[in-house]
Amino acid sequence: EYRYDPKEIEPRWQQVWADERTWEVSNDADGREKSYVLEMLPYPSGDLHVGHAKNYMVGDAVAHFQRRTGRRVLHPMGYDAFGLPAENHAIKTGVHPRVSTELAIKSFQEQFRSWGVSIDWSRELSTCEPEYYRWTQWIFLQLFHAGLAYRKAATVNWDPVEETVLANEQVIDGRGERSGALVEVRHLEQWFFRITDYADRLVDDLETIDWPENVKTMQRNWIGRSEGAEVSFRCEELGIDYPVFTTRPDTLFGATFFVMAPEHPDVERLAAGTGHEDEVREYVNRALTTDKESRGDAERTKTGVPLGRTVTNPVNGEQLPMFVADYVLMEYGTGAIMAVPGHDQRDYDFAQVFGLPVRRVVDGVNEDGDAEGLPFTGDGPLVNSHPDFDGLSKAEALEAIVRWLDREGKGQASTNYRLRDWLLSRQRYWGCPIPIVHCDTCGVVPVPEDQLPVILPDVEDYKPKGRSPLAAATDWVNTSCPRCGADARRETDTMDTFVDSSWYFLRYCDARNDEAAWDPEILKRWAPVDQYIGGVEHAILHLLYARFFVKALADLGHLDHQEPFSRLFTQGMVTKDGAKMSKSKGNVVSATGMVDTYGADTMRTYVLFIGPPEQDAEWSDTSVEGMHRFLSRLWRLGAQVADGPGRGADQPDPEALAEQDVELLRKAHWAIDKVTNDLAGRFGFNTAIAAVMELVNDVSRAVNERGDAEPQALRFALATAASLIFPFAPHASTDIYHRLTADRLWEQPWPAADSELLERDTVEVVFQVNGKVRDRATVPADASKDELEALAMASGKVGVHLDGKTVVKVIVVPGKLVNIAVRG
Ligand code: ANZ
Ligand code: ZN
Repeated sequence: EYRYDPKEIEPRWQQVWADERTWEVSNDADGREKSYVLEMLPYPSGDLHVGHAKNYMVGDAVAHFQRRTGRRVLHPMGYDAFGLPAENHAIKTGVHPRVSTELAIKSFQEQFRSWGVSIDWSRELSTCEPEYYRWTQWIFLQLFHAGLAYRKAATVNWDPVEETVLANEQVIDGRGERSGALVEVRHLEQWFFRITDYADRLVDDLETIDWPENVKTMQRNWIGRSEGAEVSFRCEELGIDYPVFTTRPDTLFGATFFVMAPEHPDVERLAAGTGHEDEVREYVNRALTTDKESRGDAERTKTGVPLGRTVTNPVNGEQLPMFVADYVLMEYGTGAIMAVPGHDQRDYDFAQVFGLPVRRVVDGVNEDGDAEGLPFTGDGPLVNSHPDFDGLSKAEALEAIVRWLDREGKGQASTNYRLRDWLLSRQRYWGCPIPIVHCDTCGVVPVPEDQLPVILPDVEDYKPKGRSPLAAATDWVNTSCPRCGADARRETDTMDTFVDSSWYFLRYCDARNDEAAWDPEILKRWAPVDQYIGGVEHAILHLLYARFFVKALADLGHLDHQEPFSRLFTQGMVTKDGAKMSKSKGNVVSATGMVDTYGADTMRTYVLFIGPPEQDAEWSDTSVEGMHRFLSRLWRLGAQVADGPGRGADQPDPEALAEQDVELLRKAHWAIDKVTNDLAGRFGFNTAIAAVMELVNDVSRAVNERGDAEPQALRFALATAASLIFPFAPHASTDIYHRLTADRLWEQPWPAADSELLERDTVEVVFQVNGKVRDRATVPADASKDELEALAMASGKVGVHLDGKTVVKVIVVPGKLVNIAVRG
């Protein structure tokens, strides 16, 4: 009796892989094509569920297929080890984040090992280790020297009770989400990366990479490039020009008022002496604590107050009343707009509230609009503007008016981006220290490279108190200025963890280099990542920041590729009971639990079998059992046939085989062809696994229903099944292959389909005797009449009805039936 025992099989092979360091790869070229396969850097925390595991199952299947099809594969692993969860845990329990992080990493290592994931552990890294963050700091300094890292005051939401800065999302109706305290606006010095310098390239180069279209669209929308013009409106009373950004300079003649953002620095000055100053001040204060999200909400009733001033419309000299209103944001364009209520919904709504004129300058009707069909936001010929422009189409008018503005010195074409510079400083403890010293004489001084890393010191209290907890580490904070030697203070903010994960994929290429972040020559042998795998939740920030880092580092001469990830795959979620797995819903399937019950191979194969991997798929406990039965059957057949007659797993000569044995060979080659096509450049894991199941079914039938199957054909078919299922179930397949051949499956080249033996299309035909169905057979669709007749005659079930009878006639309908008429 053969019993499939993953608990014995899996650790045994894992030990071989660990002892022999099977998945380690050297940086030296060896003639093979390189393939860099990478799953997104995990944040180490507790137990992974099967949904998390999917990411690594996808990556491992790709890595194995690439290796066995002849590539030199880099498949490393590391940990995104800085970050808030460990710090919040420390605030609650007093356990140092380093201690809890190390524990979580140990648990991750154990889990990856128990899944048999083929990782090059010699390159393992953790972003919280000085050996790593030394180079994060080095990169910061490169960007700093290039003017791509800078410090400036930024308005932040300050919660006076929690004594901390809140993200916009944490401010509800002007109050702190948790404290309920009225949030104050504070200006704090913050560190930024100048990612906006790269906005155009970040948009344009999306064309050069093989990423899912939806991810590219999200990046484009996030960067939000918008083409238009900057037009100057003059306030004659103050003698100041106020530029606006507009995407519709063709509607300039339809401007009837002018609006400034509450944060606009000139608001107070404009209102001064107009009698409106009090209501303006009150309005501005209220607006500052309203969250940006709801300010931008199109549904919200428009609010605002008049400034008591006017500006001149440069195209017709009209005086437009000025307002301050919170639907205009300071962060976009110039923080001021010309309002065209006839052709912009928000301006229209505002005009309705304040009884301002609405003027049509583009012909066309908005079906949902007012009696005039306004606001009309569509395309149409210009009207009511100027004889030079009336009648022009939108595109023509845009061009003509911008040309006119340019000539008159009142405006010019301009491109705007929604993208803001990346605010990277955090007033938190558990992050990479920013390698900067503040000196009263020299100002902001970078720490010299030979003094890196700036080590993160230990502190007693992790709670942020309006400043980083690091500020309390006075021994560390107090230092001397690297430039003049005077007493100075270290920067106490730490870096956003997205900085750590924006370059780790470069470090893997030369992970043990302690003289540089990487050797550019070595980097060249691996970069860029050929296949990146991760969740679509990282479609914007991580993937955008990493692209920015690579472009900036390329410009600074540290590497010479432009895009970090040539190809991206975003896997779908594993759901249970119709919902995303989460502790709060109690529907989590623990990966460790799965490995304990069924073994890693069952979990891995099942996770990739439940549907196309890019889609969400529902976990089913019953189907997992089905997968386990399939692997059991494959392993038992393998063990049984290996112990039976025959040797190795070479394919027998089909010429010397009976038709049914040839059919088995054909099935094996069909499976090779199918699985290869499903895996080469695609992610057809589920259909690939299904093909192997079909092959194993046929083998099983041949073993159990026929006593005379040719042993060598069985051996070949089973070795093929093992070989093809290996990227998913590496342990069981390796074990079977080893029993059959004494060879190591991972060292074997991927099998090649023999086109001569590729299974022909088959059909089922029935065999009748005197019109009664006595047997059925699956035959090649193009089987000849003679072949079919011979098959029918050879059938035992037909034979018993022919005994002692005389065959009078045989009718063959190819592809359908054989009817044998008998007498006697
Ligand atoms: C006049 C106009 C007429 C506009 C019209 C639109 C339609 P996108 O496409 O997103 O770039 N705008 C400019 N700066 C703004 C700010 N700081 N806060 C709020 N709105 C602002 O949007 C550009 C348009 O948004 C600009 O073009 C401007 O309104 C408004 F029929 O100018 B438009
Ligand atoms: Zn100094």
